[in-house]
Amino acid sequence: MNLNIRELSSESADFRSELEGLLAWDSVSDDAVQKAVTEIVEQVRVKGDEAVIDYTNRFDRRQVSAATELVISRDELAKAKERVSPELVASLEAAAKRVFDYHERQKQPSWQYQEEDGTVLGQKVTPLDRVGVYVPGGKAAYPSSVLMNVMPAKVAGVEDIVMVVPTPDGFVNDIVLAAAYIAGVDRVFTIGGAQAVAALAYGTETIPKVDKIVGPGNIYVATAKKMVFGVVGIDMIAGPSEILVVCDGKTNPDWIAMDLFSQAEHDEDAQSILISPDAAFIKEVKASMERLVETQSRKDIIKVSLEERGAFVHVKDMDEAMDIANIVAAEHLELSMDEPEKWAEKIRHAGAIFMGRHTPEALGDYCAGPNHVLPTSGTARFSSPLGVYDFQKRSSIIYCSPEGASSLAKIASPLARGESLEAHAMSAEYRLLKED
Ligand code: HSO
Ligand code: ZN
Repeated sequence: MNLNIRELSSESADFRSELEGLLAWDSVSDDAVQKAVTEIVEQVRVKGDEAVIDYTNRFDRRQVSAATELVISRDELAKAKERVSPELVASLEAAAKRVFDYHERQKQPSWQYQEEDGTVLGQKVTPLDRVGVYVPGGKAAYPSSVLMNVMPAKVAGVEDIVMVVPTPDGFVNDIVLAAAYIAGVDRVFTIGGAQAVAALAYGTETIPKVDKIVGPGNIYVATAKKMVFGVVGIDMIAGPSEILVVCDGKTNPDWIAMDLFSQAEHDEDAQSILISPDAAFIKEVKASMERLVETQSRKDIIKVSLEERGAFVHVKDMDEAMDIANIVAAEHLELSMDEPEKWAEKIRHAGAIFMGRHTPEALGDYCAGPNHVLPTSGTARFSSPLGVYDFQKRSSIIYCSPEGASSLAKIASPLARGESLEAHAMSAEYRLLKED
């Protein structure tokens, strides 16, 4: 199959604007979506279960009459696991363990220190009480994403983890439920869309109000999450998946082709880019892609993704490749080259860095250990992979000794008076010790 993939060269005068055009992604939801979501969120907030049941019946084509029908207990999750093949269960368990172990290392302890006059200052780290994990239904229902969203919350010490997953036409995905069981989800509700987000944010008679909602979803889910932000915490709003492969030209071109496909197959909007200083190698990869795409069950999606948003970028050398990688700030960056550790030092912006020829992104997606929920659309410039820290919060600790209070009062009092806040000043001054 001929693939019509954009080719860019850093030599070209318009390179920077071409690159910008390539990376541009508009995620703004339109007015119709905003309007629909506003209505749904409001209805669920006011009417609770009744609205949730109503929307679920309408949008998921179900005939639910009582909210209890929307609940899946842990016992039922265990039964779903029994229905999944032992081989797949073993892989889910092995992946869950590796992801758990990796995230264990992200745990940050509370800390404090004492000053000479006895004052103690510190930071207390506390897990969130309850978290809601959104899992999409239909074509984007990934059991691996269940593990990736739940494990860090578990490691953080979140006591109650609830999950929502739509079951259009009543179809239940046993692998997703098995993953939920293995990850340690406490309860599942078979609801989705903006109504599920609203139910988690405000609580209903049946669905508990959570403190934070995480997990990917379609434009309705993303819009609802943005809308309830502030009532609850939310994770980042994920854009389409991206991979940027930088290759020195010495990796098997078939491997690179498949690594690029592995993102492209997620959906038509996904972005796969190859950067190399070796023009002949870029041609070889293209030939591999044209040959291999035919063999792919998701070839139609792959083709649209590559032709709409994919690119080959020819650069003059590896230094320039690293500069461009920093501009792209890709969700996934593969450094398929000799001495990847040396080049990785130059990388400042990437969600995850896959080092060397034997580290395809797919291994990170499932089981290497690090989280696969990563900043997309260039947001790696300022944000990080989903982690334990997203399920913990910090409280400051201040414990003044009498001597400490007295010396702080001398600093605070003029500041308070400078702000014309007399009660602040007096509150501090009451703590002055006579001898000071
Ligand atoms: N690559 C996706 C995660 C995923 N891959 C799930 C396979 N299953 C995140 O960008
Ligand atoms: Zn993937």
